[in-house]
Amino acid sequence: MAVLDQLTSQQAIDLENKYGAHNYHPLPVVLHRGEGVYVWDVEGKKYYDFLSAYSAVNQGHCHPKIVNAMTQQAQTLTLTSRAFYNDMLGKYEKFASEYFNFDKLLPMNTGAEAVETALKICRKWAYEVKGIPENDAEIIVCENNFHGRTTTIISFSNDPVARQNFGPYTEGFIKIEYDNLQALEDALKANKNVAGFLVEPIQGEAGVYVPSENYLSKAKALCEQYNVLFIADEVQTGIARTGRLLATCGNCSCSNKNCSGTPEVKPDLLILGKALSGGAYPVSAVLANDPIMNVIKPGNHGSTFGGNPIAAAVAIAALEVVRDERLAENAYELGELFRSEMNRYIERSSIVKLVRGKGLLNAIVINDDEESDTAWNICLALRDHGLLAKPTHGNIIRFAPPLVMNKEQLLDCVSIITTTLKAFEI
Ligand code: IF1
Repeated sequence: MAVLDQLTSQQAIDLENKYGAHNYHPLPVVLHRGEGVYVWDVEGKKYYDFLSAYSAVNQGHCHPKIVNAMTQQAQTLTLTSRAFYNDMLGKYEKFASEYFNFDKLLPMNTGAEAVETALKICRKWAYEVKGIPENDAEIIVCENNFHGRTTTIISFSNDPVARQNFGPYTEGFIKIEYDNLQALEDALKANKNVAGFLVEPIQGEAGVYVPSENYLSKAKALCEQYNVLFIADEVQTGIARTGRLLATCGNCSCSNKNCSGTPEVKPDLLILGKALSGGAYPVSAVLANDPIMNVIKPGNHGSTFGGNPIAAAVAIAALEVVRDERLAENAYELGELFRSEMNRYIERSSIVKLVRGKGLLNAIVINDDEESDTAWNICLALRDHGLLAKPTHGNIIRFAPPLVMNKEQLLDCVSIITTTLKAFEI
């Protein structure tokens, strides 16, 4: 078959099965085109996207402003490497640093790379500023975390599927229970060589697990008390997803009026990815203030593609869209509406136990055990009704539509979801 022939869904699936490594188990739907909150499969069937590429496409599919920035830059200059300067990187670093209120930004490409970068900065800071003896630094992480797929990151995962038979594992991590301040304080007290605390403001892969009110601000206060860096992995929660520009919204420049009065947590190291590009291009970053970022010197860290001119142009456009289209406000308002509508359904439901989340990062918990295939079957039925979502565990379905959705579309989606669920009621 010629490369440009239009494939049927089955042909596309067969090709991936035969020629691709089997490192995923996708929902059987083959997408061809996207626009805003919608995607279309190769047969032309239209769906609401309720995953947004794991929150990378917050600005909606193929946002014209982002696509335009990308194509214009692609026709001008794509890649120089960091061996030379380019005229886009500095502009982007200034724009993003001011946008998130940090002194400096270190550009990378994927979320996992940015997490690795933050871990390296944290360790170097521990040895050179805090004064921990070389090779003794420890970083506290949380149980059921998800921070990516590198050998070091999976070393502190407790998901057997993600880590088994990939050892030997990287040392220097202490695992504590998530949302448990006492466990954090105990770990800080018991270990004098703690350099940092790495945490997701909401645990995504764990099933959209929202910690207690004030957990993050109190954890930050403990980190300050013990001179330990608070490292926020906002790869999934950042860029307006949870109804604020950041889930750890410490003096960021978010215009969301609903934000006032919420605890302000300013991370020492902020990790961003995914929607930093609106899903158009792999763009990630670590932000920090000078006393921390300045431990990085020429040769310590880098990447061929990190900070390339296309990434810079795309990220500026993607962040402008978030501000201009008030996506944090919209995610906040639609999130409240979504959870209240779902709760009305759940009152009379035996198949759905609860809905939880913040902004437009939500999940429903199905009344079945983790090994069941009910959530998968519900997702297949949702697909048939024109809405795409994916289970995170056997019994949890994540709902994360693009943030450019409007109220009418959201209510349409609620109706698709509740109609579909009704067929599964016992
Ligand atoms: C996969 C989940 C989402 C992340 C946080 C870093 C990264 C991620 C908090 C790494 C990536 C993705 C990757 C994707 C599945 C996924 C995911 F289901 F595992 F939890 F989004 F919800 N920090 N999350 O969530 O970023 O290197 O991938 O750019 O298939 O692994 P990356």
